Amino acid sequence: MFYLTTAIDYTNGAPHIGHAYEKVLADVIARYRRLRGDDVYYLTGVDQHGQKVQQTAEKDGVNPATYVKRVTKGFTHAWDKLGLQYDGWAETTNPLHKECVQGILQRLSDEGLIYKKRYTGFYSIRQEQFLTDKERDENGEFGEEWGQVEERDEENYYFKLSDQVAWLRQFVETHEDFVIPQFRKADVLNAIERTEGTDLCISRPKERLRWGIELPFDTDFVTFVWFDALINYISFAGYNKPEGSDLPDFDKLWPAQLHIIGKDILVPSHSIYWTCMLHAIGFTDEQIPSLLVHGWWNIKKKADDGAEGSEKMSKSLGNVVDPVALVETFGQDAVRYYLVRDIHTGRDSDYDIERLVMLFNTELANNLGNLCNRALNMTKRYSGGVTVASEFDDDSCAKLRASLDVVLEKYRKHMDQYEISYALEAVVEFITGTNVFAEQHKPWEIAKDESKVDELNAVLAHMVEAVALASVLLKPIIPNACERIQTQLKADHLAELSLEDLKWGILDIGQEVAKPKPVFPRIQLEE
Ligand code: ME8
Repeated sequence: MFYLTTAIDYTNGAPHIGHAYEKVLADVIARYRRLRGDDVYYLTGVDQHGQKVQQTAEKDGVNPATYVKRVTKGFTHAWDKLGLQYDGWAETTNPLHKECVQGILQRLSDEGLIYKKRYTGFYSIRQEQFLTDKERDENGEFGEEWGQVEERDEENYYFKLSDQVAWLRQFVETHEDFVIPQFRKADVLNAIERTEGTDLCISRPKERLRWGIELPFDTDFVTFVWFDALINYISFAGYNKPEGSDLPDFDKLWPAQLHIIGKDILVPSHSIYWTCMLHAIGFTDEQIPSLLVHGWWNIKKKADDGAEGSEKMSKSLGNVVDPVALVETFGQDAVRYYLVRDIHTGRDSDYDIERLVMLFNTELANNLGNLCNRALNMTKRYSGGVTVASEFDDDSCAKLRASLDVVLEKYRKHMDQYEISYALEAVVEFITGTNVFAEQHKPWEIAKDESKVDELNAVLAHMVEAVALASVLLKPIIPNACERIQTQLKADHLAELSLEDLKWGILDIGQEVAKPKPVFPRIQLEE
């Protein structure tokens, strides 16, 4: 069982390609794990509570419930356009989720892990959290990342995070795979230092915020949005589900293998709050999921002095790119391919439409599209639309077949480590190698020479086989295009293969193919 989740997005605006990237990355991993033969459960969804959402709804002149319903539709529409195949959908206004959150709060309170106290200090609306002096920069100010900061004096409920910190430090230090990639671990250990001695404020007074889940033991308060949102990973997996609900069977799913999140929500929310919450609820070290932390899509920016730089794409900065418009302009395959090809998992990348077009045209249209087109066209033209048995073999054929083993090894290694861009590099090399092989043999010329019919048949069969193999390897990334290729290959059985089945010869000799239609029509940037 491979259970994976993404962050759930705030419903205070439409999704942008930063959100889309995370969901596509998770979809690619989910589809890859299915290809490996795993039983996969992919959960994603939306974070519908909190002050940011309440404020945006007010500005829009509607109540928060109406507002989140509308915005949520925008998310599911975008995810359909991107071809996401998720198994579970989390909406934090769902009554089953609310019941689960309240059950956990009640239990922690009964166990003495929640207490009430008065606090006077500063609060960041953007991050929805109280700030301490540790958050001040070298000038004693709260930096830009906190957005608007307000002074507050109020009573609230606190979760005894400080009780968990010693365990957390030890857990992080001893669990190599807890944070992927490894270089992020230092951020977590630093954040643990900063957290020491502080507890987590888990409530907001209703006089200030009404849009949230009521505390079960004090209805003058709602639950802090992060405490509510993080629980989605277990509530929608069936944790403490009421009898008769159609949520999944929790014991079958948990622990999740991966929580996929952006680097801005590694600390403190996921690595500290969530991990400590799980521990306090009673999960053991072995039942704590790993965090796969991705980087940001940034937007290039010229400073006033002309210096080139970049800034995060974000709703609050108003510099976002709409994934739906992108799919409508360039197609699902181009967008999915770009989002996982042009960023190395864990690192940042600058969004650049010219790179999207360039990668599509060179790696898909000119490379795979061209190979598919000529392999099928020539098979149609020179051998009646079927591959034909041949005695011909030489070094170049043997080399092409052997290159598959190298590609498979690299592909598997990188995909297992969630390094999609490197896995794609290996597949692209294989396709390029097959095109070079075709150029060497020039089937369009040897077809004129009857004495070379054996060579022609061997070359065409190798080319068709390489197209079939590439279509299986690329399917997690560009499922639509690969389905179209497999339809043209008239090889339905390819959809049933698992990674283990991949070896040279997934098509039988005698495979009939259809007349090709371009799978990747070149994009003209002017359009
Ligand atoms: O943080 N590039 O929601 P959110 C890449 N509701 N990823 C980006 C990005 C960018 N430019 N901008 C945002 C929240 N993301 C909470 C999560 S989980 C229990 C609650 C990623 O809508 C971001 O890193 O601000 C996060 O993983 C996700 O989009 C949702 O961000």
